[in-house]
Amino acid sequence: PTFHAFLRALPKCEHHMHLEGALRPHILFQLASKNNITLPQDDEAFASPESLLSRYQRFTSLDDFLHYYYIGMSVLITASDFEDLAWDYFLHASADGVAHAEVFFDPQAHVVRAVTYSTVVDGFSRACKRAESELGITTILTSCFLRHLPVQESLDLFDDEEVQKSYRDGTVTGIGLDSSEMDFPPELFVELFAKARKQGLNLTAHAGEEAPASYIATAVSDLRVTRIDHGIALPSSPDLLSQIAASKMLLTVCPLSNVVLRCVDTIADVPIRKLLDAGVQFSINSDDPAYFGGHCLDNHVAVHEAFDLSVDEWVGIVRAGIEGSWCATERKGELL
Ligand code: ES4
Ligand code: ZN
Repeated sequence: PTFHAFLRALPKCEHHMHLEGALRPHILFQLASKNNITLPQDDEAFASPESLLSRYQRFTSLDDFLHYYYIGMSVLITASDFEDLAWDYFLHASADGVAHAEVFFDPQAHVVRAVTYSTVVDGFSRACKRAESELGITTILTSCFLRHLPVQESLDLFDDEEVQKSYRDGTVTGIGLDSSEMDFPPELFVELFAKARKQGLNLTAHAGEEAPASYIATAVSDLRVTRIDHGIALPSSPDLLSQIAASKMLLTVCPLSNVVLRCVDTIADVPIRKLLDAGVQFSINSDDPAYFGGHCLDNHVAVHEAFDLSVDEWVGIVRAGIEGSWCATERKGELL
């Protein structure tokens, strides 16, 4: 119990949280009703919020989860829907003792169903401003591109005037790469990341979640990311492990996600000890809290229960998260 309070009080930075992944089943059903969205009738999981939640406990893979994730977000229509969703997350983050939140969203998943990019970003950025003023949480918005879609669609969206405006005015300050990993290696997106890099955007990519360490290698070498999301395959490649450790690059590890999506059997199989021993910098994150059964603090508690880390080890992990954040140097100073 005292360790729980200790973990809550640490000035945690969350770097890997998909805002659409914060959509809880009962809100999903309320929004479907409000917005006249018909949920799939041939899938009994959508009979009720309770049956949907219980289906989330039986995911078989990343793609099995993503099927529900993309249907779920189809109920989000208005800027207020996006704002309310993000605000619900920020309240949880605040209760968990999250001091700084770098959050992802998936613009392509909304634009394809005729919800404009500006609608999404207006809603999310309103919630970010509220989190800063009412909760004292600093925030950063990162637009993720969907690797299962044709590369040209990412390039076209990136060049879109509304999108470019959000980068120019600093509402969105980075890009990421997510969705189905296997057979969609990072190097497919080299042109997108080169353009983003030229514009001074922060770069990250999901890599080594379900796919092997070679995906981490090419995210670094070809996309020139400064961060790796998940990266749990890293210890399978000792050379890459020491290279990433030496680079001080941050891995954003999501333990509950890895178990629920069956990337590992148990939390004890997430390579926390191997990363610590190798000197790799990493943070602990919730990924899609409404789908994986826990928020940021729950993930910290689960790691503590499996690894029994020392106070010094926890302080080191949280410090790595602060140092690896994309916030202003001044804000890092406040958190350290
Ligand atoms: C995701 Cl866990 C995970 N992996 C890849 N893409 C994603 N999008 C949302 N959650
Ligand atoms: Zn993720």
